Amino acid sequence: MQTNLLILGGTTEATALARAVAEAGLAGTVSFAGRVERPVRQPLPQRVGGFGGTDGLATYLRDHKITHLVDATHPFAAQMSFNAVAAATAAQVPLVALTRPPWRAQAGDDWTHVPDIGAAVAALDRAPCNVMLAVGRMHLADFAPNPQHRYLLRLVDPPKTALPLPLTETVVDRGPFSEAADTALMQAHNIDLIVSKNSGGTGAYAKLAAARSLRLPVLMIDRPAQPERSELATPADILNWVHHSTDLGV
Ligand code: 3Y8
Ligand code: NAP
Repeated sequence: MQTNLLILGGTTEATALARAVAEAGLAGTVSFAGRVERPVRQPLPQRVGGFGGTDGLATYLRDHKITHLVDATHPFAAQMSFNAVAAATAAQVPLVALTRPPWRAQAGDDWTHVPDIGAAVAALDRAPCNVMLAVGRMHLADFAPNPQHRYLLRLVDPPKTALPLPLTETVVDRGPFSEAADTALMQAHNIDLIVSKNSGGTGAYAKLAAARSLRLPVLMIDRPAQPERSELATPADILNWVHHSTDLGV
């Protein structure tokens, strides 16, 4: 059957993979959830919106004659990844994940690891300070129990609804970010503490390098559990996987 990839996207690596797939002359589609107004332009056709759970994705795989499913979603998009494994099994479509390793603290870093967003919120139960909350928009309400802090928020789109925190400054910007700009941003807002997801990759790392240079502590939120699946590290590995499984007539 004609190779036809579905790439679950939304990361720097997914965009790089889409470019490699297009350059290899393979057919594919990049999928976004529709979280932001203007997803970055992709070098392949793209679709936006949920599939309607595992069954919806399995139906999509069959209806669109998808031959290979690549989960290149963000490490915190765990629900999508669980659905992808279940749907690929149901539709008997080979699946692989394109993943990036978590960041590791290096000399000069002052990181406190917490297991999830709830634990980060609990760790903010402390005297008022200036917090850079660089975790996006979707979980801002979780931080409402600590209104005493001044929060610097970084969002992809301007907030459409009232923010769930009383003392906020909002920066509307999307990564990838730079260490120099993030250092200047933290100095301008007298940041005392940074809250970050352990996303890995390059697009969100700048704030950690800036924190190191300014000797600021970081509350590092560890990744949620992911389902069992094969994982590869680069677009080239993915293309080899596609060619290999096509050779085997998988
Ligand atoms: C919609 C699609 C590319 C992809 C770029 C990467 C890097 C820049 C850094 C900070 C951290 C954060 C956030 C972040 C980064 C990349 C990557 C990454 C973090 C886009 C994109 C979509 C999203 C969704 C968005 C979330 C939010 C998270 C902002 C595209 C730009 C905080 C994660 O407003 C919202 O609803 C935003 C929602 C999910 C997390 C959250 O909980 O709010 N990403 N980000 C995807 C979809 O619709 O399917 O436009 O490209 C993609 C990127 N965001 O090709 O260059 O690869 O990680 N994204 C985090 O890592 O902490 C910002 O501010 O320092
Ligand atoms: P999630 O919680 O794991 O998924 C929730 C639901 O959103 C899924 O069940 C699915 O809906 C839909 N969905 C998620 N990713 C999708 C995709 N690529 N294409 C189509 N539908 C998708 O996901 P999330 O954490 O909200 O992340 C959403 C998107 O933002 C993903 O593309 C992810 O790569 C990107 N992103 C997320 C983060 C983050 O911090 N979470 C950071 C950077 C980028 P149905 O059940 O209806 O199919």
